[in-house]
This record gives sequence, C-alpha cells and structure tokens, in this order.
Amino acid sequence: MIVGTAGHIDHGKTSLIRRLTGVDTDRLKEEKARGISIDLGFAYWPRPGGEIIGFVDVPGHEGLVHNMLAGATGIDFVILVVAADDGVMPQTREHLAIMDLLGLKNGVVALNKCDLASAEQRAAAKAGIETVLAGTGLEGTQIVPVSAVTGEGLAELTAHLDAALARTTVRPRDGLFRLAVDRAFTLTGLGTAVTGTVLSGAVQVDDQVLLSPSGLEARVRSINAQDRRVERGEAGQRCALVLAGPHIAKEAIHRGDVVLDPALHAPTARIDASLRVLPSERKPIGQWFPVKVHHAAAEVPGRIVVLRDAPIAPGETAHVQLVLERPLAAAVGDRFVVRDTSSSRTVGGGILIDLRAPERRRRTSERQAELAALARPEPAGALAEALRGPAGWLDLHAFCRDRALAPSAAERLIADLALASLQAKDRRMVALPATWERLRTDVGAVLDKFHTDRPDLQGIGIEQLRLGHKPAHGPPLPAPLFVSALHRLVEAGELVLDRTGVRRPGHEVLSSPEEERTWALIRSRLSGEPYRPPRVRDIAKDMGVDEQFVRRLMRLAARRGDVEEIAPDHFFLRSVVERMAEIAIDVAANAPEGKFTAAEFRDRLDNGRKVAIQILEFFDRHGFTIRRQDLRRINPARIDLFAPRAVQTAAPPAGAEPGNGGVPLPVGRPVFKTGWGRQTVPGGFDSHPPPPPPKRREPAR
Ligand SMILES: Nc1nc2c(ncn2[C@@H]2O[C@H](COP(=O)(O)OP(=O)(O)OP(=O)(O)O)[C@@H](O)[C@H]2O)c(=O)[nH]1
Ligand SMILES: [Mg+2]
Repeated sequence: MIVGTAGHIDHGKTSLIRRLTGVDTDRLKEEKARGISIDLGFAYWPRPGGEIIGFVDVPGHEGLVHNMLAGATGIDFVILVVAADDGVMPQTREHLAIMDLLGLKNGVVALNKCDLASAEQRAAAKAGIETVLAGTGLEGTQIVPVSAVTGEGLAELTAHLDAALARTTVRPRDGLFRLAVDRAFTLTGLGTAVTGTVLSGAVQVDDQVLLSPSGLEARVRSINAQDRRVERGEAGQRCALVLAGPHIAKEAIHRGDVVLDPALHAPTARIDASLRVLPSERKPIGQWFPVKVHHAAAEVPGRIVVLRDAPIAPGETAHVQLVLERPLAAAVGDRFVVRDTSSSRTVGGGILIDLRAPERRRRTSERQAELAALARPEPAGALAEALRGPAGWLDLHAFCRDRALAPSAAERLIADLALASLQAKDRRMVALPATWERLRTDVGAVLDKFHTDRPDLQGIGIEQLRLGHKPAHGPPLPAPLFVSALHRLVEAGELVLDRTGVRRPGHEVLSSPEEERTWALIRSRLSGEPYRPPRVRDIAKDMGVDEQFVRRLMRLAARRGDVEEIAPDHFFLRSVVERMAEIAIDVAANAPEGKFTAAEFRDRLDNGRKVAIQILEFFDRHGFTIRRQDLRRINPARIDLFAPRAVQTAAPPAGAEPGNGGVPLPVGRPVFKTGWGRQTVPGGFDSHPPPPPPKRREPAR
C-alpha cells in the first residue's frame, strides 16, 4: 500500500511521517535550511503482518503543488493533515480537490498540533474540515486528533492505516507494466536507477522495457519494491529499477517519463477526456484555454478544446480535447489534473477517454456518443458500445494497447463479444456480428445489382464496389479493411475475386449465340499465331465480318480477361501474354545482371522487331519490366501481374493467401482489373483510393 500526505504548509505532514516511521523525508539541504518540504519525500514502514507501507510525503507550499501532484498519482490512501490551531487553509482545499480529481476515496484526516489548540479551536477546525470534505470522494472520512510532538492520537492513526492496509484490494494485474518515474539518479557501481509507482502490470529482473515518450530501450538489472530487493515488482508498489541500456543515463530520464512494456509505447499529444472544472474557478473554461496538464508524474503545457458550443462553467463536467505541446505516455482511464499556466491554481481534472483523438469532426454528435461509449470503465462494455456507433469497426490492437491490456485480453474480448475480426495491414479490425452481417449482405446486394445492370461485364472493380456499398451511416470502409473483408467472403465461397474484379461465383458474361460463334473463330485465329496474332482489321477482312463487330467482341473478351490489348487494335490471348512474360523472365535470367535487350526478347518470340517492342512497352506500362535506355529488367514487385506461375514456383509474395483460385492476392495489395490493366491498392490504411486509370482506357459504360 502507498500512502500519500496532503495538506497546507507547516501543518506537520513531515513531522507525522517522521514520528510514525522514524524516517526524516526532508533530505535536501534547502529543506533543512528553510524548514519546509520542497520535493517529494519517501519512507517505508514495515508492519507487524510483514507488509510494508510506503509513504510519499508531499510539500504543502502553494508554489510547489506541481511536486505534490507528481507524488499524488498512484497512492492508495491519503493522510490529510490539518493543524488544529490553524484550521482549513488554501492548500488544504487545493490538495483535497486534487485528491478528489484523482479519484481517491480512501483516507484519514489527521487533526495535528492538538497540543497547541484549545478545545474550541479543535472543534472549529473539525467543523471546517467536515465542510470541505462534503461532496468530495473523501466525504465522511474519520478525523483523528493527533500531535506529532506529544504522540497523542498516533495509536489511533496507526490503527486506521493498518485497517486500510488490510482492506486494500490488489490492483488488477492483467495489465501491462507501467511505472511513473518520479526520480532518476546514478547508483555508484550499479548504474542508472529510477523510482516511481507501478501503475499497472508487473516487472521482473531482466525484462526488456522502454522509456516513454523518449523511446529509449533498457533492460531491468535489479528491482527494489517497497525498499526490499526483489525479483518482481507489481502494481501498487513503489519500485526502484536499476536500468541498463546503450543510452540510459541519469540525464536521459526525467520525472514524468514512464517505464513501460515495449508493446505500450505509443505516446500521444492529442487526447479526448472528460474534464470537471472546480467550483472554485471564477470564470467558465472556453475554447483554447491554456493550461498545464499533470498526468502521473508528468507536467506538460497544452490547451483545452471544449467539445461543445458552450464553455464549461465552474462545477460542470464536459468532454474536452487536450492538445499538448509534448506527447504523454498515458493510458485510457488515467486521471489528470489541469492547472493554470502561471501555476497559481488548480482548475480541474478528469479522466482520459481516447488517446487517438481526431483533429477533425471532433465535436459532432456521433463523436460525442462514441466518447460516451469509450468512457465506460469496463473494456468490454466500452468496446461493444463504441462498435455500435457509426464507425462500426475499431482497431482492437490499439484499443487494448491504449488501456495497457495484455494480448490475452484481446482474445477474451473477441470471444466474449463474438466479434468479427479482420487483419487490415498492421491493424486488427473488429466489429459486432451484426455489422459484419450487414456488410456481407450490402456487398452482395451491390454486386447482384451490378450483375443485373451490366450482364456484359464479368465483374466489378474493388474500388467501385467499395464506394458503391454505403454503410448505414458513415463513410465507406477504408480500402485495406474492405479488401480484407472481400477475402473473407471469397474464403466463404460467396464471391470470386480475380484479375477481372469481383463477381458472384457462376456469373458469366452473356453474349448471343452469333457472338459466341464468331468469338470462337477469332480465338482459334489468335492461337494459330500466338506471338504475332492478326490485328482487328485483318481478322475482319479475313472472316468477312464487320470490323466494328470484331472490335467489340475483342473488348468484351478483354474485360472477361481472355485477351490483352498490347497495342491499339492488337489483341493477344491472355495465356500467351503470360507465356511471353515467362519468356521475358527467362531471357532476363540468362542476361548479364538480369538486363536484356529488345533484340534478345524478339529472337525468342521470332515475331519481328516492331511487335516485340510493342509487347515490351506494354510490359513497361504495367511496371512488369523497367526500362533504362536500351536495356530492360524484370520488376520483382510486379511479377505476379503476368507471370503468376513464376511467383508460385518462386517464393510466395508476402501476405499471399491460399484459396484464391491460384491467383496470388497479397493482403492489402490486391490485384484488380481496370480498363487500363491491373492495379494495386497503394500504401497505408488511411491512404487515398488508388488513382483512376488513364481516362482514354476507361472501360465502356
Ligand atoms: N507543537 C507542535 N508542533 C508541530 C507539530 N507537528 C509539526 N509541528 C511543527 O510544525 C512545523 C512544521 O512541520 P512540518 O512537519 O515541517 O510541516 P509540513 O506539513 O511537512 O510542512 P511542508 O512540508 O513545508 O508543507 C515544524 O516546526 C514542526 O516541528 C505538532 O503536532 N505540535
Ligand atoms: Mg513537509
């Protein structure tokens, strides 16, 4: 258990701790000289049961509240010290308000210096204390008359502490490790040590940890928990860690840093939160109000964006966005306190709700509803409620990380809520079963309508399908998530996804018997001279049919994926194009440094210089080959465009999934057909949709 002191300057906090534990927590020369506490003081007090109570003694000076705040985070119990001869004073109120903002509900009031106070003074002080406690989390707290000088009442105070120790519930340990650093120093012969309160999780000797927000890596060489050498420290203890790492030094670590499990390192400077403004504020808090934000042991300047039109009146609570000058290593559910920029008063405080707060559309009613959902303290409840909102999908990895939850918690959430889960790049997107079901039926409906409207087309492009399918509310799904969903539907046998786009299994382009007959004849002509097939005009002349008719059939075949238009009006069978791609790969494999000339390629096809160059230029346009002056080489990243067999015999592309009908479909880099050829969806999760293909080759509509 960690016990913190609180109270006005000179009311006897340090004296009481010294009287109880025998430890003088005022260590600094200046503290001795001035007779006041300046920085945090620490003492450890072994109890008869074997437990150790850790004390954090804070300064009461009005100019040192920032130091008090650094010590106040993570305490389980507070001793609010009030001098009986002085009564409630400004920092009595301010420290009490801070304890309340930090959510502390357990404590005792030590009515100190009773040796100096008359019965009337004691009674008056007691009445004053009861008044200020009213309405706070500490309302009704016991008031124990004591004297740090005579020892009066200390037995009763001790009894309160021991009772609290017996009551303290173990903090949840399924979280990942976080320790809020309040001191860093060099231990001669040992290395750099940090001390602080373990906010969540546990740490063991030899663990790899990170300092956040700086991101410095370190190994834990040794641990002291509650002043005892241990192998493992855990939530609710004050620990000293000796750290080793290439850049670890006293100077590299600051009060306010957080030592954490490397998986948690994701500092943020824009956080949505609920803020309660203290009733003591004189004016409402309006837009862009400048503050100092205190979180754990950190203090960062920032501004408050009120997420509604009206300013927040004293005593009111509302959603705000904290826009910080430096990032914080925080977790959802953490408490924070804001003070004015001149550090003269505490303005308010609250709870962090969303560490990945949006900069735009942050004040909409949808967003307010989402914040209300995310503010629910139970992760499962918060997740389910947020997933019911317009977004529909959330990154479970980020959700758990921002709550300092272990990976096992993610699996439990998926199981408990029966979530649909899709991997979209490095995000693990989850949705409620109903959301997934709606997506499935919506996509199916768009596709079925497309097939009805355009029976002449083999399939719909992924982008067209994505933008055409409108979720109930909100924007279309981001491309990588949508593609991942399509793959799931392909696995379920509901869709076919190939280079012609997306279609229902069994959908075939309809054409008339006459068209079918003519096409069969054309196809045999094309395969008769695979590497130098006749052009549209020659076919029409030879067969004695209309040139336009042949051209239309060719374009239809191209959309079906049966042929490729290598040059205007010059169509090659798709299987031949793939064969030529393999030949190009083979030519490159036998050329110095993999660079080959057009002549070398022509010699293998024996189809004349002009056609060979047109084929290579077709490959260049699709990025399959890369040309520099007279030499070309194969682009390994685009091999799958025309030579899927070469890809399959070589290493599979990253993210390739089985069950796509032999066509490699890397997750997040799907191939799909446009009028121009196949494209890949570019880049990151939030990247823009792929650029439209050149206008002139847009398929006929
Ligand atoms: N007579 C009497 N004097 C006390 C008692 N407790 C503290 N004092 C005196 O009050 C003065 C201030 O005591 P501290 O313990 O330093 O007070 P503090 O609350 O720690 O002060 P800051 O840390 O500076 O806020 C010292 O001179 C103490 O000796 C008490 O119970 N009776
Ligand atoms: Mg003191």
